[in-house]
Amino acid sequence: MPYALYYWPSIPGRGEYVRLVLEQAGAAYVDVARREGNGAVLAAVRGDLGGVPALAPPVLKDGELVIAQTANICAYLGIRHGLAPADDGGRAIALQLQLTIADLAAEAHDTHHPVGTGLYYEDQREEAKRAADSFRRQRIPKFLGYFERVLGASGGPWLLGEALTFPDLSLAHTVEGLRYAFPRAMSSFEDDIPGVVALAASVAALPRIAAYRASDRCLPFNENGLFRRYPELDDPSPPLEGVVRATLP
Ligand SMILES: N[C@@H](CCC(=O)N[C@@H](CS)C(=O)NCC(=O)O)C(=O)O
Repeated sequence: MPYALYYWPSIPGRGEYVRLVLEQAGAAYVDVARREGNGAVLAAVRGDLGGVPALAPPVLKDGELVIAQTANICAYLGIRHGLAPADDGGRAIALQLQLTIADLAAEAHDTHHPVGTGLYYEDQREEAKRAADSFRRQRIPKFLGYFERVLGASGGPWLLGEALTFPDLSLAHTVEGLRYAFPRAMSSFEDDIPGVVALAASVAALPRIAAYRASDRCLPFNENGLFRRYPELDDPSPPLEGVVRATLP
């Protein structure tokens, strides 16, 4: 039976982290709301699928099992499809990396919604500028510098060494999202994180990921999603000194 993914049908959003694991696994899945619309997502969150209710999408249904929380879904799929370490310790570390990516994604979201998720961007523009300034100058370098150190510790080319695991797919997607949302800030910073940049390129070159991205299953970034391009929130200024020094190997 194919997996059923419930996620908003018009944005990559957090659903994309799940889609990338499904695609790289070659797993059969139905992106339910792409066929049935937002109502399918609302029904999933309302608890109509059974099981333990989810607070928010993405939601994955695997037979009778219904699970939510992006990092949890990615770990579940990664373990089932050979995209996770074989041992418990390695799996805990893969989840650690995935949760760190989730933190970064949440902070990226909060640059355009620093006051309230339920408010329009237009109602929090001034606060968004301040939030984005700090995110670009301090948090992107801190997070991506951290992943550069992880790659240094593992020896690469993947976060956990020689085998591709689910957080690699998610880190690559996050780099793409940050490039979309903050192209000027990212281009001024990428020379400092060659391992992360190479990892993103390696994920893009995976045949299944390349085929997925060329397909109509893959949605482009847009201004309703997690990573949004608002030029006023981007800036060419370099990362703060010291922050980079403190986080790079
Ligand atoms: N921590 C959750 C966050 C889920 C989340 O914020 N989902 C968004 C879409 S990306 C949503 O629709 N949230 C509705 C809400 O929080 O009310 C995860 O990683 O899955």
